[in-house]
Parts: sequence; C-alpha cells; structure tokens
Amino acid sequence: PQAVNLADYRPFPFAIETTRLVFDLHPTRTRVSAELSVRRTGGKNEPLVLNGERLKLVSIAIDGRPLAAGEYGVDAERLTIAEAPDAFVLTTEVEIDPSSNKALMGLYMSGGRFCTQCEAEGFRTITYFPDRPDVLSRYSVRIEADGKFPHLLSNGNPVASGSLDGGRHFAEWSDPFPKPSYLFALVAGDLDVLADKFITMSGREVALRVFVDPGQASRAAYALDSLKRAMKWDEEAFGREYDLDLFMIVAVRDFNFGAMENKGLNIFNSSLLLADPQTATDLDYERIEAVVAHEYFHNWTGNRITCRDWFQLCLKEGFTVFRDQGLSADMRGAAVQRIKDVRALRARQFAEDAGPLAHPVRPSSYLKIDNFYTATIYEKGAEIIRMLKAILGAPAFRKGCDLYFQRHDGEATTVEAFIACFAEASGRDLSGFFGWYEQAGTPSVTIETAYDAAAGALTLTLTQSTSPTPGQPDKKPLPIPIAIGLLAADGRVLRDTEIVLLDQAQMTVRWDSIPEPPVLSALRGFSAPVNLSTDARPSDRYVLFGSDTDLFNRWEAGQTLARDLILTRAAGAPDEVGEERYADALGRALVDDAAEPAFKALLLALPSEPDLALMFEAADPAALHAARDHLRTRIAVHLGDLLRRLHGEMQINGEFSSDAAAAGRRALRNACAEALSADPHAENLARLLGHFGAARNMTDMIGGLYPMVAMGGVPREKALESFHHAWRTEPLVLDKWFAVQGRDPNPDALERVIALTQHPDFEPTNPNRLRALVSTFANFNPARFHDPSGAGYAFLADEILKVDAFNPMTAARLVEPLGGWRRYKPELGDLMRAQLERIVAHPNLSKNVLELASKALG
Ligand code: HT7
Ligand code: ZN
Repeated sequence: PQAVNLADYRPFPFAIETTRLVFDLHPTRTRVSAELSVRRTGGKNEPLVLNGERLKLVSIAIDGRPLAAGEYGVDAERLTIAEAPDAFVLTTEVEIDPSSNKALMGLYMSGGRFCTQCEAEGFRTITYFPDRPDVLSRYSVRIEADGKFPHLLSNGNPVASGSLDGGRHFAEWSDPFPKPSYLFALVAGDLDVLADKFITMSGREVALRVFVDPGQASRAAYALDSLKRAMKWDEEAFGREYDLDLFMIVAVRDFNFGAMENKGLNIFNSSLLLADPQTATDLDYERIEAVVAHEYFHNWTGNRITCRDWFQLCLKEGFTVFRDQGLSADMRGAAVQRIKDVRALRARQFAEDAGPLAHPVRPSSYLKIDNFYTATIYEKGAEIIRMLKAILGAPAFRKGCDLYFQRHDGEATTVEAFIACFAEASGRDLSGFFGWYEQAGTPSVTIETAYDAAAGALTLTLTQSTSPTPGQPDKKPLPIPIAIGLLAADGRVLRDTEIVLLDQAQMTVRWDSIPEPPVLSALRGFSAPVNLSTDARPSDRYVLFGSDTDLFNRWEAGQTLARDLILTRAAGAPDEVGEERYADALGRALVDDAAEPAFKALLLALPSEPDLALMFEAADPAALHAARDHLRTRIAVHLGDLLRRLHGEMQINGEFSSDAAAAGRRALRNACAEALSADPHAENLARLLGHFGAARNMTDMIGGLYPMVAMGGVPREKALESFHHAWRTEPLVLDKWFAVQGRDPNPDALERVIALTQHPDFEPTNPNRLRALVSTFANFNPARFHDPSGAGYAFLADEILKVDAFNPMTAARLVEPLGGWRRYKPELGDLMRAQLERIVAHPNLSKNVLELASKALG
C-alpha cells in the first residue's frame, strides 16, 4: 500500500462552493444524490478527482447532461473526470448499504437507527467528493425516510419538514458555515429528546437538544448540564461564543471512538453521554463532563478553524484536549486533575513514545490516518500547548489564542500558522519550540545539585537527551520549561516556583541567598512531558511527600518512593526497612486534615504494573506483580486500622451527589477497600462483602466488585452472578461486568476471558463490549496477559484477526499491547513478536492493522 506524505501536500485544484445532498434512506439500499457546484482554482489541465469507496454509481451528469462512459473513470477508490469545465454543477447518484457496514465508518445502522461517522475518511463511502479537510463547502441536506425513523437530523439549522406518500416523510437542513466533509453528519431514527437553552455572552438564545434511545432521556441530564457549563467556560476562558441557533447531541451504542464534533450535531458513544447514579461511576461522570466539553470546544478549535491536511491533526486535537483539561481542572480541582492527566499521559503516551510506534506529534507519513488518533497526537499535543503557555505566561498566551481565532477563522490551516500567532503576539522567537512537533520520543532530563554552604549558593546542572526513535536516530535539544522550587529539610518553603527554560543539551543555573541545604522540588505540576531524574536521596523525597506545597510533586514523591521499593524487590533485593518507612509516611499523609479525599485516594494508589514495566529493560511482569502485591499487603497490614477507619468515615449516607467533593469521598473509600483486600482476613472480608452488598450507586458497587473478583473462589462467583443478574438488560453496565473480569488477577483469568468471548452477551461487533473485555485484559492485566505459555498473546492476535474482517479501525487499536515486545524479557518478547508475525502474514489484512503490526515489528 501507498504511504501518504506531508511533503506531497498540494491544494485541491477546484473549489466546491455548495454541496446539496439528498438521502433516500433505506437500511440496505440508501440512495444518495449529490449536487456539487464546482469551480476550477488550479491549473487548466488538472483533472477532477473525487474520492469514493464501496459506492454503486447510478448516474452522473454535468450541468444536467448525463456523462457518457468515456467522459469519466471509476475505480475502487475514486472517480475521475479528466477534462472538467472551469465552472459547473456535478450531479451524482449512488447506492449504499448501511446495514452491512460493521466498520462503523460512513453511514451505518446502530440500534435500528441511521448514523454517520465521517472523520477522518468516512464521507467517501457516502458519496463521491474531495474527502480532505481543506475543501470547505456550504452544505444543504434533504433526508427522506420511512415514518419508522421519526427524527431526521443533520448539520446546521432545520429549514423544512413534512410528509410524503407511502408513510414516508422528509426534513431539510442548511448549514451556513462552510465545512470539510469530515464534519458532515446525519442521524435518523426513533429517539427521545431532552431540551434546554443557553443564552450566549452576546445575548443570543441557542436551543440545546440531546437525543437518546427511547426511555433514556433522564440519563442525559448530566451531559446537558455539562454542555451548558462548557459553553459558559469557553466564553470566559477563551472568549469563544457558539455560532448556530441550535446545538444537538445524539447518543449511539455502536461507535468506534468516544464522540465526534460534527458541526451542530455531535454524535456520542452512549458510554460517554448517559449517566445516572445507579448505572454510572464517578469516572463516567468525569469523562462525560470532559468529552462533552471537548466536542463542544471543537466548534472553534477544529470546525471554525480546521486542519489543512491530516498531518495537522494535533492542531485541533492537542489544543482541544488542552482546553478540556482546563475545564476539568476548574471544575474538579487543578492538582487532582493534573495528577490524573499525567497518569494517563505516562501510561499511554510515554509507552507509545518508548516503543516501535513512536511518532512525532506532527507525523510526516502514514498509511491509514485512522491509526494516528493516538495518545501522542492528543495528549502530548496538549502538553505542548501547556508548555507554550508556561513559557509565554498567561496574558501573552491568551493574546496568541485571540490572534489565531481572529486571523484563521474559516480557514484550514497548519501548526506553523498557529505557532506564528504566538510568536507574533508575544514577540518571542519560537522557532526552537517547533521541535516539539517534529521530534518523537520522551526527553530525559537530569538535574544535579551542588550546594555551597559558605556562599549560600545552589548550583543546578541540567541536562537533556532523547533516545533514538524509528526513523529519527539523532535528536536535538528542545526548549523544556522546568518549574522548580526549594524546601528546607523540615518542609518550610525556601524559594517559590520559578520556570527554568532548559533549551540546550546542558546548562547550569546558580541561585544565591539560599541560607540552608535545600530540598529540590523540580518539574512542579509536571511542567513538561519528560522523564526526570535527580540526585535526590530517599530522605529528600520524604520531605516532598510530607510537605511539598506543590501537590503534584507531593504525589510524585510518594509514587517514586513506592516505585523504587517495588523495583528493588522485583530485582531480588527487598528493602524491608524502606517499606516500613514508606507505609508510615503514607499513613501520615492519609490523616492530614488539610488534604482532600480525592487527593488521598491518589496517594493510596500504587504505581500500576504497566507503568512499572516501562522502567525495565527486560520486564518480568510476574515478578513485578508479586513485588507490587507484597507492598500492597504490607500497607494493608501496617495501616489496617487507619484504612478501616477511613473506609467507615468516607461513607456517604445521604442523597447521591455527582459533585467533585462527594466523588472524592467515594474514591477514597474505594481506594481503602482495594487496599484492604490485600490483607483478606475475616474482618476485612466481612467489610468488603458489606461494601459490595450495601452499595447504592455504581461507583460503590464497582469499588466493591473488583476486590470480590480478585479474591477468586466463591466470593467471585457470587458477586459476578448477582451483578449480572441485576444488570443484564443494561448494556453500559454489562460492559463494566466484562471489564472487571478482564482485570481479574487470578491465575485462571485468561481461561475465563477466553470463555467469556462465547458468552451470549459478548457482542464482538460492538466496540465498547469488545474493548471492555479484550482491551482491558491486554492493557490492564499484565500478570495474566503475559502468561509464560504465550496463550494471552495468541488470544489477542486471534481477536485482532477476527475483528479486522469487519472493523479494521477497532482491530488496529488492539495491536498496541503487542507493540512493547522489546521491553519484556526475551522468553516473552519472542512470543509476542511471533504473534505480530502471524498477524502480518495473514491474508487480506486491512491497511490499518498491517501498518501498526508491521511498525510494531520494527
Ligand atoms: N475528532 C474525533 C475523532 C473521531 C474519530 C476518528 C476516526 C474514527 C472514528 C472517530 N470518531 C471520532 C473525536 C475527537 O477527538 O473529538
Ligand atoms: Zn477531539
């Protein structure tokens, strides 16, 4: 297959000024007619080449005149008119079959409703069109369907609707904003609607509508409230106002991703929209708030200003993640949110950057763009914007944003144009900063300290380096903002936070007037996406763990202490005294009245096994699992009384509230339950049974279910059976039932997971269900996935091949856990590689899986 290269970008040689689409909907035979007003903008001899895949062409005409066979050409991927006039109307009619579309790209059926997913290249399976983000057109849409599909929705404003013969009806929509084809959307079906309104900062009224499966409207209330909060936040934080009179969201059960920002008609995976206390956890609420905001924020960062080509994907995704993280920080507390964001960044993006799938935030080549919706583009893309703000300061950063919105509104643009706005607004040279977009890999930063007591001076020597990544053997230094403060040995503040910009391979900084030996608190708030090592001693880390005013670094110190204890034990040199000291310090942190429960819950969670595996050259997941479990048990025994007391105190007896404070109490209570399960004596077992049995909301229930599953034996069987019995008709809750079994740490977990793929409730064509079981197992159950027999890897490869036959995008997303094969001990790494080889050798593999599996082989 042919790669697409950034260097080959050429503007499309025609403008499509207006696009009129008529859909005659039918589950197996939908007719789409498209009327495009085309004007030549490029060279005289340029042919008109339109993308189109899996389309049955019924008719084609220019200015009403049907084309003869020799006047156009069609192959499996495009329609070509070699000699096109300079200005004309092209009309095509095609037939498509939505019901057979299990790839869930383009027009497909979910739960008996029609819906679309066009980003990145799905529109070409609906009609012939230049399906690329730099061709912006004004759309008008007519939808005709049977009365069984009462709601007929598309982008923009509704302009007409009415009845037709034979029980059919129609609706017409017009979108005044020119948009690329990837933002087109259509939904048709029987839906309930929750309605509200929002008054914008200039006083305009916007109608808000959330469409869900019949009977589910009450579960959309939190999403609707989140939407209003997001609209207000964007006005206040970025001066961005909504532009249409109507904003719609639709929830669908079958969706490849989280959600999609189609203009005026966002489409959501129902798992990220529907919530009530009985069926959704606090994590679901948190995600709904963030994703509703994310998709809404795309209206400016993505829709009003879009990408010139798909290499610029981070332009909209990185910036929009940065914006949704800002909202979450304001709604839920900056430190707790930052810790969660960094945990996710390290788990997914650092792992990606350290393996064969490493790529720059702005890649320069791809086979299938669907494979580049990665943690690097999204999360590292957001970190880059965060660093930009740290380097420029908030006022200059905001000036740069304002300039970008004003200068590029209505355009499809590039990362260069974006950065130029900040350089201009701040008067700074940002040419070196661009390296963050072009260079893959996580930089390693070291800081060495030398304190001169006589002079009262501290000298910091900072160095940076980045290991080679595929295709990039040599790395250059990047500008890295490092937020640093100093503490005294008793925890007093010696020096407030200052940003040191490390923009060379090595530099030194001297700070005077430091009256006593300081403890360094570096990379506060995780000011840059780097791996930091310092010459800190464990005693320094205990100072930070107990007293750092920067809560991120307080948490980080605890994690580093725990990580080092686990790694030394896994390496066969346990530090019993250190483990005791750590448990003591953790106990002190847990009784600190000034700290919030949500923060304490994070302190209590030990570094995850996948994160620990990243620290190894030749990781042994079984040894890591055992060493981590040992520290868990140590904590559970040492702090048993305190954990039981906190578990009791954090119980909320009144009415359920989804706010951050109540969620924090539930998180701490669940963390205590999880911790106590490592010491399963009769008293703890009774407490855990009580926790699960008395749970009145899904957060408590899942918090109780996992420890029961981890216990194995009768408690596991009983808990799973009663949970399934209670929730067998609720798809979103059943996903949790599968996911909790994916994480089962017992030795028979793999066998059980394989058996679960035959369970009548396992639906492989539904990405949520598939991910709940298969992806949870492969990503979050390392001790069982890395079974020494290789059976875990063979299971994953089997699933990838099965799914690839009908949904390549979702299949490709399952390849990643095998990609880390070089990081594991050779006995395991070889077995992982063998499965990748088996996948690559499979006939009829999709481009999606082929690209990732062959890159993973390196
Ligand atoms: N911009 C959206 C990306 C997306 C997507 C990409 C490929 C295939 C299916 C998809 N569904 C949504 C989501 C977002 O980042 O907001
Ligand atoms: Zn996005």
